[in-house]
Amino acid sequence: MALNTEEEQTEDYLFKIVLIGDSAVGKSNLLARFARDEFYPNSKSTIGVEFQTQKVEINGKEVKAQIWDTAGQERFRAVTSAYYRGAVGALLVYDISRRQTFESIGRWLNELQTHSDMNVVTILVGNKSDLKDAREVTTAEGKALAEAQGLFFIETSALDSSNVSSAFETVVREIYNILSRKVMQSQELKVKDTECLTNAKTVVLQPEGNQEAVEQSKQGGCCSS
Ligand SMILES: Nc1nc2c(ncn2[C@@H]2O[C@H](COP(=O)(O)OP(=O)(O)O)[C@@H](O)[C@H]2O)c(=O)[nH]1
Ligand SMILES: [Mg+2]
Repeated sequence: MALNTEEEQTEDYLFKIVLIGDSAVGKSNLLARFARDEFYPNSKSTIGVEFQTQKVEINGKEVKAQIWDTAGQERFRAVTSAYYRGAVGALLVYDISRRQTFESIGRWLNELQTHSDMNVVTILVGNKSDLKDAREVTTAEGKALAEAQGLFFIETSALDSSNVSSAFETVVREIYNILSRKVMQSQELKVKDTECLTNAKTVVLQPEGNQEAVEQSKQGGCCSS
């Protein structure tokens, strides 16, 4: 038992998370703020790193988020499938001060669904919430779109740091929860399998003339569920 607990603690999770959204919405700065607590007022694609690994603590466990940033290729609509491959999480970013970037969200969602090989935990991120006077997309509009598409939603500012960690952590926590549930389900299945074996023995012990009842108990049992 003690060995098990130790194993659990040293278990390593690495989640690939991609940043997507139109050019200049602040993807690179969200990552710079989250991973290094830095901000670049006049950033161009030059600060783009391929990915950055960041530790996140979930329920006292350390999880590693491998966060991928584009090198500006979204400007040419040329984000390749390699970028999406293996991703389990996504931050879909728009700029609350440029409606056009909000209108692109549908296209990005399509792209994500086309290129990713599984259900990706996605959060819609309205960035640049500090630009209050220049706002072109209301919070309610962002929320409504997220609800309609089944996404998480948050507004952030890479400039003043608000909600940046929350945005990444929400995604990591949800992936972790899904994974935990899957692990628990597979453990339950193992328990069920054992019960099935026990039941099978009971079935063999049924009197011969009662074959129908035997079949029913097989079908109603855990093996078929
Ligand atoms: N006011 C404000 N500007 C931001 C914010 N995030 C990024 N920017 C600026 O927006 C521009 C584009 O940011 P960048 O991170 O390169 O966008 P990317 O093309 O999506 O990676 C840069 O000039 C940033 O300084 C923010 O939260 N607030
Ligand atoms: Mg960038």
